[in-house]
Amino acid sequence: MKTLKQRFAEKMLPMRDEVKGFLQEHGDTVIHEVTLQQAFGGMRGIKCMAWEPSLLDPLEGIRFRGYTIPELQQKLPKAPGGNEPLPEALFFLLMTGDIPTDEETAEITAEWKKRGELPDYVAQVLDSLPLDTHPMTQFSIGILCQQRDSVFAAQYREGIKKTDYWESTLEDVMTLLARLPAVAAKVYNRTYKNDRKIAPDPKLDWGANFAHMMGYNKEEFRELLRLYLVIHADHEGGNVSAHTTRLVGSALSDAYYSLSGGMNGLAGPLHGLANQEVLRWIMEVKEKLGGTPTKEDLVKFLWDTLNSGQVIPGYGHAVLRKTDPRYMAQREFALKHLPDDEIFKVVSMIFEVAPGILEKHGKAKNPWPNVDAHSGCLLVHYGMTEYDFYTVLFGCSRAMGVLTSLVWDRGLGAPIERPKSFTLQFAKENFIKKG
Ligand code: NMX
Ligand code: MLT
Repeated sequence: MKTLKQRFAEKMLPMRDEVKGFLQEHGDTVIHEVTLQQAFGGMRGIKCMAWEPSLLDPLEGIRFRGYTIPELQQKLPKAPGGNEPLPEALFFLLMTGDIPTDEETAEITAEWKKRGELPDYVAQVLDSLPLDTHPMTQFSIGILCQQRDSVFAAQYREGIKKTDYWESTLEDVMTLLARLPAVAAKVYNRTYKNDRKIAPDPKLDWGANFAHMMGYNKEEFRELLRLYLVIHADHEGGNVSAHTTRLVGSALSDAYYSLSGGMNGLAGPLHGLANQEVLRWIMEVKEKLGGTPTKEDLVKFLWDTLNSGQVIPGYGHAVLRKTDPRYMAQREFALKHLPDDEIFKVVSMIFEVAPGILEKHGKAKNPWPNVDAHSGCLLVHYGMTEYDFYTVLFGCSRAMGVLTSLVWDRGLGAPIERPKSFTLQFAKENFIKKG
């Protein structure tokens, strides 16, 4: 059997030549005109970035290497007796574009097990942080402090060829991904569980072992975490965590610097932190309205939120214009495993009323729920009530997509990113037709 590295090289090396030839022939082709509104308005919709692992359609949602989430649930290898895809298998797919065999998936599981131990110095760095440090801050520091282990940075100092950068980057990426569950579990256990130590279980796959190290051993929770780690992994290249990871990496900062940067972006409430905000908001609904709200109460609460100038967390999207299929995958999971859960009922009621209210409110271009509107309710059901931690789980998953892209960028020889900026005065003088 060929290794992941060999399979990756087989795909990437011909593509390196293909991209070169493609740009020699078509490099001057205009693919987008940019308006001032876009330049001042978050660069929304400008097609200006190539990204291989996934592609987002506004109406259909995400496809990972061409596969929808239900297709992944059907085609990717699973744990024995399980129904949800293994995240390791998704990583292989993102890297190579091919659905892995059970054997190829097992190779990644084994490799990550081998590399997955938390170094003592990382535990010490985390232990030096005040306990009220946000879990995302701890997570990002836990990643960044491992930069001293970067093989890419060490080899770069020694002077390797540009065409070989991807090999040491892949080394870093494998080590970093392998260790992420241990970093996240350390953050969880020290912040909420009196710093209990749970040794990894070598019999378990990546996701199940992650659940185990956080103290969750029900098979249903393992399945949830596997699904969670798959669906959050990538959302094409323009989202904040992906774009930041790429931008930092484009300066030839190594995988540790790049991912830590991406995670700092994921920690924003308009991006990944929305998953904790959704739960905080639902708990506020339950507290203020006492238990399960009526539809009328909920409608009033939604309007109160909007009228006070806040956003409805978990709703809206910069690209999507329909319900996020990642929301639907989680809803299907809830319908199967926890149909009578009280918070799931509130989440479902919000799904019934919020889109209509947001449409009447008239601001959000997309009134439908995104991935973050659902995840917290599933986690709470299995006892993970510490919602400030939720974005760390998102980060462990997102790392697979953005680090895949980093290895591809190194393979294809991507240059440093450097768009041109301008001032308002410059725009007035240069872009506006006179007379
Ligand atoms: N509730 C209230 N207002 C909203 C919402 C919402 N859920 N979504 C958008 N708007 C407002 C937005 O604030 C903006 O108002 P203003 O003109 O006063 O600045 C207006 O509608 C137009 O925004 P859009 O163009 O529809 O959205 P944009 O592309 O700028 O932002 C989000 C996308 C996702 C940041 C935005 O929809 C939002 O803030 N949603 C709530 C937070 C959230 O769920 N984030 C998670 C996204 C997924 N993720 O994991 O990253
Ligand atoms: C994501 O998963 O990154 C979010 O849905 C945000 C986005 O795609 O812009």
